[in-house]
Amino acid sequence: MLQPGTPAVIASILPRSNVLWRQDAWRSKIFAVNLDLLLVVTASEPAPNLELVGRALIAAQAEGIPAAIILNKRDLPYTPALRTTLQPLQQAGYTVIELSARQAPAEAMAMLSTWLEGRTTMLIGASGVGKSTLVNALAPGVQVHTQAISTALNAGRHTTTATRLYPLPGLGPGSCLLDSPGFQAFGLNHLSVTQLQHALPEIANLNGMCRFNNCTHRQEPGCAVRAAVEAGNLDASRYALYLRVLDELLNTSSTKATQ
Ligand SMILES: Nc1nc2c(ncn2[C@@H]2O[C@H](COP(=O)(O)OP(=O)(O)OP(=O)(O)O)[C@@H](O)[C@H]2O)c(=O)[nH]1
Ligand SMILES: [Mg+2]
Ligand SMILES: [Zn+2]
Repeated sequence: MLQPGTPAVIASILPRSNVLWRQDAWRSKIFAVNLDLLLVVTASEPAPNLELVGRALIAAQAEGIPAAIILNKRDLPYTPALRTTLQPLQQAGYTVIELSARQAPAEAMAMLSTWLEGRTTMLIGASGVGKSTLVNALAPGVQVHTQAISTALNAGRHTTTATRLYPLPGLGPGSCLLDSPGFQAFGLNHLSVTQLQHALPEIANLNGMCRFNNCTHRQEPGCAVRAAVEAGNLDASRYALYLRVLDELLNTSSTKATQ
């Protein structure tokens, strides 16, 4: 145990297997390192932010971190609409786990235990979707502060202010859960264009099928990705997300090049 006043010494630096981070034009932020699983939490209340969900999944895929989606607050009436909105992500290969952390915590534990066993898992998502409520359902004896969303703003209140790790001893050694503060924006400026193209599984599947090797899947003739969108085989909203992030990356690199 370190005594007060004793200088701390870094004895060794363990290797990082992955880093989950985001970067916008002004700053970059590391969410966590060495994750085995990312659970992106969403709910029909506050109004769901699918942009954040899609971007978080891209960040995880780019680092090789397995990810799944939690549709929390299943007890609320708009859940079927959100389920439909999440279908393109399911088609892309992501599992959507529907649960109710507040109304049915034991069932939430039963549904998630095989996902969590022996893993370091992080919960991320917008403020108010119920991440901390889920920690309370999964981690024994823990009482993380939670707070009702603001009905006037239809938004969470940013109750959790720092990322914290909670052991899950009931699920075997090495099982732990990280709760994190809700976020509003998720910049992906740290990615290269190639990384982005590999970070949406349904676009990565078409890799090598375009006429040009360096196709950016925008205007190029013979683009397999655009053809798939036009044929209805690739979801237009996912393609639109790809184009938005691509634009950000290209604008960032041209700004960098002219500086
Ligand atoms: N109806 C319903 N409400 C829920 C459920 N899970 C959480 N809530 C409520 O949603 C509100 C926000 O929950 P929190 O757990 O504080 O949300 P959070 O994602 O941790 O929010 P931040 O810490 O601000 O990022 C609280 O009033 C919870 O009781 C659920 O399954 N159903
Ligand atoms: Mg919280
Ligand atoms: Zn293409």
